[in-house]
Amino acid sequence: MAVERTLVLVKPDGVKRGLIGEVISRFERKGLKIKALKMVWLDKSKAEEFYSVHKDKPFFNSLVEFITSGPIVAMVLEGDSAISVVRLMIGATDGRKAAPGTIRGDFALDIQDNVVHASDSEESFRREFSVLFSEEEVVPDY
Ligand code: 3AN
Repeated sequence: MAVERTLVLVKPDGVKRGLIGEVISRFERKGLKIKALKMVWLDKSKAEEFYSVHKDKPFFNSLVEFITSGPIVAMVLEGDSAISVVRLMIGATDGRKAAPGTIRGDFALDIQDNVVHASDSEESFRREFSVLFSEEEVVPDY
């Protein structure tokens, strides 16, 4: 068993549509443990830092505008193989192609406005965590 941590966001579209509870509930029911949780409204510089791996992509400016368009809910989830399990649960990037039963498959119809974000690797998790959280915000084991 490899216990991992991953970072999940409910993006502004998900927050505005009232899907915070739905998203968190799915992860809770799966058995993942919430280790940190908060609502934040990213400013432009934090958003650019968060999405820095995409800075050369044609959709970068639009993505930064979208992620700063309203509050988001950020959380750290922990569990066995959490990174790959959560990626499976959120589905493909394009909501039109995401499998039914996944979060994007059930709630998204767009490639940008796709309700959730989740780390795609341990390295991504470390980088994303450092943009959004400090170690003191992570609760001890429970
Ligand atoms: P994922 O979130 O599935 O890991 P990435 O990392 O390729 O997808 O892209 C990060 C975010 O950028 C996506 N969640 C989505 O909001 C946005 N995005 C990705 N591809 C496109 C695209 N072709 N056009 C517009 N936005 C995109």
